[in-house]
Amino acid sequence: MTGTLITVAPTGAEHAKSDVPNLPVTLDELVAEAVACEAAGAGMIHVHIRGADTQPTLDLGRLRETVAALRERTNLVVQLSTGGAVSDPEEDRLRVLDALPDSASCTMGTVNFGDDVFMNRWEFVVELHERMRERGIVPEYEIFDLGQLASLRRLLDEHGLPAGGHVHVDLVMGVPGGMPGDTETLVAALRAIPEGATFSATGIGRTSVPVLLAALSAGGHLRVGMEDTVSFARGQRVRDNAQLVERAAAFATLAQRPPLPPGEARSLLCVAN
Ligand code: KMH
Ligand code: ZN
Repeated sequence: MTGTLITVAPTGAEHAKSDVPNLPVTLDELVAEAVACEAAGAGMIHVHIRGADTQPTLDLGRLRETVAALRERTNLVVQLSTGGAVSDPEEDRLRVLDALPDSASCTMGTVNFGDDVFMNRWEFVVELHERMRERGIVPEYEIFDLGQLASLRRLLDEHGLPAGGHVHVDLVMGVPGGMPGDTETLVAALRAIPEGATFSATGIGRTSVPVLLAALSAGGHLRVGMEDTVSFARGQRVRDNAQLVERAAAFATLAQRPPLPPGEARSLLCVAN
């Protein structure tokens, strides 16, 4: 069995800097976290950026600068979020691809997202998939609910394989409105994943560790980070993203599937060098 790809999602679009002071929101903070996370065992970084006001932004210039800085200071596979924040318009989310990251997220359907709705119309998903292939960007298909795996199969049947020819899925579990973060649901998801695909999983909030253990035991890969949880244990806030990567790496090593360095992460995902 292969080693474990650990993806770090350090920032996200949901937490406010005022509530979570150690959330990396400036470019310097993001790069410093990325360097520490690579040293702790991460192979890929899932990036949301913030503006000077600390609010989420999809500003293309800032995204390009971020991709360049991460490439200069780390070897991590750089994945940009096309999910953005729930309020981001489709044109802005599509424009993210012009920053030419190694990889980008592609959410496979609309889902309730706490009190909001995370909109992903079918035509929009198809457009993301096609534009990524044109640009040689490897998608990570984000799955928030089980029916989105049926949509992924439809996408691949009707529109063909992505850039690189390999399908990688990330199960985002435990979002209020999406699938729960438990072993039973993870097993159900695995029954519906396209043949030959690899998968990672992340659990939001308190589902973080249960989902991590279930994914590891099922031969999957891991995503951790402050986008998904800002609490390390009951009553204990996360120190920084590297603390979450260190714990994931320790569990993966115990499971005899040690972290994959970025070069091997590229091979796994079929990202061009
Ligand atoms: N911020 C969420 C609304 C992604 O990055 O592709 C969507 C999200 C998914 O985080
Ligand atoms: Zn995200």
